[in-house]
Amino acid sequence: MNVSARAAVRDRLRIAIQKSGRLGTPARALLAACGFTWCEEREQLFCGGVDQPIDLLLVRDDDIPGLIADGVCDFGIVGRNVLAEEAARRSESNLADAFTEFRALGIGRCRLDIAVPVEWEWRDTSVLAGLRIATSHPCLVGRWIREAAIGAEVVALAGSVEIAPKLGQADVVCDLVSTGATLAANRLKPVMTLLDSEAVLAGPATRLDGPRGAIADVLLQRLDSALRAEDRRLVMFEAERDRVPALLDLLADAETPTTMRIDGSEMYAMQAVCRGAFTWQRLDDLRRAGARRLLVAAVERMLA
Ligand code: PRT
Ligand code: ZN
Repeated sequence: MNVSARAAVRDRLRIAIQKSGRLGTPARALLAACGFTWCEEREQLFCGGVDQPIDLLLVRDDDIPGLIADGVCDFGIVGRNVLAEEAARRSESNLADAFTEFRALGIGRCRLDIAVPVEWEWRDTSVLAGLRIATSHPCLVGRWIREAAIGAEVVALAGSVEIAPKLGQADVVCDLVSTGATLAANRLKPVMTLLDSEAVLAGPATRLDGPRGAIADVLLQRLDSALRAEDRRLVMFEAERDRVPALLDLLADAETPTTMRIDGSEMYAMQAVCRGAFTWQRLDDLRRAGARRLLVAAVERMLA
């Protein structure tokens, strides 16, 4: 039985995540926030779902796009940069699109940046003509060089990209940057961004049908709920009637603020779901505007 035939008869969903590395822990936390649980044992690469038909594959991130393309797993949590690199590689080899980005997950944020020695004067990409660019994303960078007619050469490296100019392997680099500390430590400076990346839920290019399609719908629904709840706070307080308009002004960014008269009282109960951290400054502003008995709570789940 070939790979796609095997995938076709599977009735449980498989999600691949990084076994270790930067995205392993946040990916597990996100799936746990969706209410999914697995029996995970040390050195085990396949973990059966406990009370839902969703199993987990623990792999290297670079393998995730290929596992989806081959139908070995249905979804994967992987950096957009890894997905884009594999998509560029497939297009170079005239292979059809085999996976797609379903959701951006807001974790593992970084940029794929061109970086040059700090003492260089950067004007524009013409500076790169005839130079060697060291990168762990050779297909992506190669395609950019061709499309933008940069006239540079790609030096493909698996790791330690930032040290390449010092070692004489390349003139400049194109690497992932989050804080910029590694570039600075190697006397390099970022000059332009090729890709803004973060971890994404990647899945098949064509819709799953049958039982796995239905499980995939549940996964996406719960993921949306978890992502929506993640940076939301529920703010509740009481106020006198004449204070309500000013308080609503202070909650202009909130989702569906609600105001209700408290039975047998002249006071009104107000509540709103706000995005991001709810700072002490914001609480003080509400108090000064007449909010009393303030309560801020983390939101665990949100269903539309
Ligand atoms: O073992 P496996 O193959 O699974 O993992 P890996 O070593 O290939 O990848 P890993 O775990 O390092 O990264 C996984 C994903 O995290 C990447 O594909 C990115 O999508 C994302 N990510 C986010 C990063 C960074 N930030 C990051 N800063 N991946 C790598 N880096 C490296 C970068 O290459 C450079 O060496 O960190 C260094 C720069 O960091 P700063 O903070 O000094 O700028
Ligand atoms: Zn990797």
